[in-house]
Amino acid sequence: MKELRTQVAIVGAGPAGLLLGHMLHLQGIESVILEHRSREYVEKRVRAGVIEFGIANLLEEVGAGERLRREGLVHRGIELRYDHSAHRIPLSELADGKIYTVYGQQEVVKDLIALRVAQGAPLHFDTEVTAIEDVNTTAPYIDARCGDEDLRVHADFVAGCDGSFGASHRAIPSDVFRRYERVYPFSWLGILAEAPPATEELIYGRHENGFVLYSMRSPTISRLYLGVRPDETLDQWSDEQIWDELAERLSTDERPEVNRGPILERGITAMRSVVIEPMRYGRLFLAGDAAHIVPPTGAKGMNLALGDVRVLAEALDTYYVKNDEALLDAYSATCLERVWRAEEFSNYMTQMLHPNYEDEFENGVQRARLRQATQSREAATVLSRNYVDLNTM
Ligand code: RFL
Ligand code: PHB
Repeated sequence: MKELRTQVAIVGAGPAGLLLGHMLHLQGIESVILEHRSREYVEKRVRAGVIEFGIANLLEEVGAGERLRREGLVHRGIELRYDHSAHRIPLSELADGKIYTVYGQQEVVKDLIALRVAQGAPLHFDTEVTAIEDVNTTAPYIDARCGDEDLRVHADFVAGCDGSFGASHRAIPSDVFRRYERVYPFSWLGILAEAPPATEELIYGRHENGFVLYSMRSPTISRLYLGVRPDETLDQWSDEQIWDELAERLSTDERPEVNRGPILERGITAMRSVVIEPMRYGRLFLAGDAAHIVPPTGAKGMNLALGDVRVLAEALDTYYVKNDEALLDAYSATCLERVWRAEEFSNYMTQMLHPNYEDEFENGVQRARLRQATQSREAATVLSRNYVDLNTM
């Protein structure tokens, strides 16, 4: 067995693990990142696209925002569509001039991997962490497997950044561990298409057939989503049926509908809200999807993950520089306050925009919420602030 020793062992090279490794490097703290998948796989995984104001600033401050600033699309509003009419929410106007950026998660991941590789800092792909041990002592270690080789990494701390299917939370004993969950009765069918977006701003729509979202990645690439029933599968949808349904759900009396083009990627994602408490046990710290999941309607998943890392990197820095554990002790409570706010907002957006196929009372409430969000300046202001900058406010 090969053995390594580092200060912080990081499980997972998603946005959370990679940003943590990078911030620790800037602070002169050593880390080893272990990632189950290949580099090619994580760089190609299409997921989130909306980056909050403060999170984009954070990436820039740590030297990981250069391409984001150059290629990211700056947005100042969103459109809400319901009952066949369109309503713009002027987010920036209502949120102190703050903007948000549309830039694919896999681009953030590529940028952070390139920095790590250029630094020559340890990043092991194709390496699955199989056990995290002794987190309740000052000498935790993790076991991993890379091909035929076993690897053991000894560390001062372990950061569980292994996402919603990860296993690091299992190192928290059952009498301490709590998991709060809500499963929604719908999924998202998402496509990436080679087609210029027919809209400048993101459009979130509630149509009687279901939810719809029009987003983009560049002036030539569109990203769109349809709310579907949880038991639906991709093979039930032809490309043409997807485009027809998108056009129908986006149609209003006066606006263009969609620009069609070749579909480059398609996938179905179930919708869940999950919070794990506490986010710290002994020397194990959970960050990102390993600790919480939000339904994507509020565009919070990746932002929340990077928000956790900001808190954790500072807490580890304070520990190593001043030998002060106060921020590490506060980590879980500090993060959970923001996590529950993001859960609330994601749940609000989700419940407002996904019609319920059975419950007409719920549908009446949803329409009232949409009217309030688009007609009351106070309600639109709360929505705008949460959408544009929830994680660093
Ligand atoms: P990630 O990105 O899931 O990264 C975790 C990494 O850990 C690795 N891993 C392991 N490595 C070693 N050993 C093990 N035992 C391991 N187990 C797992 C995984 O291979 C992976 O590389 O978590 P992170 O860094 O916390 O980042 C969070 C974001 O990825 C996530 O919040 C968002 O992408 C959520 N999300 C979306 N958010 C949005 O705002 N908009 C979206 O459109 C959107 N689409 C999505 C999504 C999440 C999805 N899944 C499956 C979780 C679509 C999907 C399919
Ligand atoms: C995306 O562009 O993938 C996207 C945008 C907004 C969301 C979710 C996903 O709420």
